[in-house]
Amino acid sequence: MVRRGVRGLLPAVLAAVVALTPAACGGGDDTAGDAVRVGYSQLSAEGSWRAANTASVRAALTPEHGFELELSDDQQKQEGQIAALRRFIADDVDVVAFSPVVEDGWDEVLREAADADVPVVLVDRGITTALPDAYATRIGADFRSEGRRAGRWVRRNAPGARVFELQGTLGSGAQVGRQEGFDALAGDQVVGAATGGFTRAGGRDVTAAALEAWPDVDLVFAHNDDMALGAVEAVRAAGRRPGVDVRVVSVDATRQGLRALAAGDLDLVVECDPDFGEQLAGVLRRVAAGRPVPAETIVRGDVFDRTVTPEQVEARTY
Ligand code: GYE
Repeated sequence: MVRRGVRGLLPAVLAAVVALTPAACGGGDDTAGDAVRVGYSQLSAEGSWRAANTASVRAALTPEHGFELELSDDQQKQEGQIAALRRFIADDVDVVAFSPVVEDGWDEVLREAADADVPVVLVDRGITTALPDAYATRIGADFRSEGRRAGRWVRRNAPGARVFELQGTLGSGAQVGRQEGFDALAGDQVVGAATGGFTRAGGRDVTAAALEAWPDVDLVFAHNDDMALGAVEAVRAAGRRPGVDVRVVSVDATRQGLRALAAGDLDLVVECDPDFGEQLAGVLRRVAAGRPVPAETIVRGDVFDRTVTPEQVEARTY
């Protein structure tokens, strides 16, 4: 299949980055001596999912729960994340944790962590690596399965649809996995793909360009809700009806996403739950104590279609 990227047609779209306040460490706390010292590099604050994930991590890794957390917001930059990991290693934290912005390119710093005997935990997205024991464990969603769930719905409910795939950050575990999963089931329906960088503005601008490049597109598979909401704006701006002329399928299940689903603007939303701070705390305690952990802890999610109830929508925590 030939795919024409639309990225080249667009001016660079910069994500609005909400700065995170640097974390205060639990210095004065009585329990600080025994606290598990965690250095955590968060990849950014690109949207609602990430904001909820950071809030969940912060709420769980407190001095009251036995943690001293240093959180670094690394603005979608791998170099920034690597620099943060090096700082944490030099500080001799008990565990280094990070949400890798992309999958490749971590081996050197992971080797440094291993040489310094600092265990590493991957949070949310995964990595590809040539090292045998690059990290202790990963906690996060199964992105391939999320993509498959979206693809299965499209295959069953819109087998004739012509799909534009609105990708997340290229090379990120969430993009790669969701695309592989979706394409395994509905790849032959995809007429074009381009990245919206997981942001609402990116989703809007890239979809606007895609609807011009491929006027016969009548379904958008967005790799997250923020981009899906941007896509809905672009569909309307193009004089077409979201959910009728152009269907939109998405991943995350933010409250705003489910509201759009209930309103008929989206057709399907696969849940990806960011609220796993407490599970992460359990994993970090075990790793810090040198106890065995599973290779992966999968955070599971649901699937919502137009039968979503108002109670389900308002019960969302993110
Ligand atoms: O779906 C998206 C965010 O890595 C699972 O990143 C995460 C994704 C999430 O930007 O909204």
